[in-house]
Amino acid sequence: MKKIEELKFSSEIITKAKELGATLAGIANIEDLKSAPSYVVAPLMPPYSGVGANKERIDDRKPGEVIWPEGAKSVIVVAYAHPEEKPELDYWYGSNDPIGNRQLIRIIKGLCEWLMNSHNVGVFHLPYHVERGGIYLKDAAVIAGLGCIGKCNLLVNPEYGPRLRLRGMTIDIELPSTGPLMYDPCRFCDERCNKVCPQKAFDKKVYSATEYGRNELPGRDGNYNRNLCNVQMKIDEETAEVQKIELFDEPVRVVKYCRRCELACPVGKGKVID
Ligand code: B12
Ligand code: SF4
Ligand code: SF4
Repeated sequence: MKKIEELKFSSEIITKAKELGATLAGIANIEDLKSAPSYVVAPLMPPYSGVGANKERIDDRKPGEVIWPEGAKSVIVVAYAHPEEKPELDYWYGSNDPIGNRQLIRIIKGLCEWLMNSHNVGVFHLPYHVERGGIYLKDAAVIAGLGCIGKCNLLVNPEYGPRLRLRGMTIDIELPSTGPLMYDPCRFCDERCNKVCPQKAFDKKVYSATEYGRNELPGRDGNYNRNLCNVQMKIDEETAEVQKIELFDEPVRVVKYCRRCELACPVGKGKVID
């Protein structure tokens, strides 16, 4: 594809994703992603088996390792806004995916069908779990220009802050990355995201640049401790209540995972979303 056609096609993809309901969308070239921090650092970290890790691996990939689908050249990343006033988008109902995640799955499925049927593009819908063939979505979103990694260790977008959820798919067409952005709100902030954590997950440096060979570490400086964060996730599961919800015939256990760091961030706070 000629450069001009690549640019036109990228715009068409982003427009289509938004028509399907995405809040934001962008493209990350896989060659750019292979050297992105999580892809390099995660396989060197002690293995993690807490909440958000899937016990069933699809093959013999090493802990933290990403193996790209055959023929994949670029990733399409979509984001769906999760504003503070719609907390139910993030709730787990029993083993059912949160409503926000279901929206993301629907959008990616729509994009896959459109790209296959109208453009004859080879697609792969990436699962959520890295152990099941997924990828590190925050790094992909940064390379795609959707925002930066804030000191909250989340993707922070200038308009929506960190209150976004992500999903991705690959295509077998080489497209240029649509980012990154030159944006860093944390330079001017009092780090309230770190201070609000009930488990003090940001209080100590646990990873260092000398040990991992990179300056971009969890929490940016290596001070986000996923094991402490996971302690809170376990508490949230244990304290989940069984409730009667309109969506389901029978009462279900509603898990409301902690979002204090995310909700404390002033960026995008109060943005009204229809
Ligand atoms: C496993 C997992 C968890 C685990 C472990 C978290 C961890 N970070 O290790 C637990 C259960 C603890 C967890 C907690 C949460 N999670 Co979580 N989690 C995931 C999952 C499945 C994989 C993440 C992972 O393993 N990353 C690898 C580790 C090693 O990387 P890391 O800690 O993020 O650190 C890297 C980055 O900071 C990056 N980095 C630092 N600086 C820079 C600079 C640049 C330029 C770049 C490119 C990168 C970069 O480099 C670091 C590595 O060196 C992703 C989905 C996915 N497939 O990506 C969701 C995901 C990251 N989680 C998400 C969310 C929202 C949460 C929670 C708020 C809980 C909730 N209510 O959903 C908390 C927030 C914790 C926090 N402050 O980071 C969202 C983030 C959305 C966003 N706006 O960023 C994701 C993308 C899922 C989704 N549905 O969209 N999570
Ligand atoms: S609260 Fe402040 S330091 Fe934390 S992510 Fe948001 S802007 Fe950055
Ligand atoms: S999600 Fe909760 S426990 Fe985890 S880092 Fe953020 S504030 Fe701390």
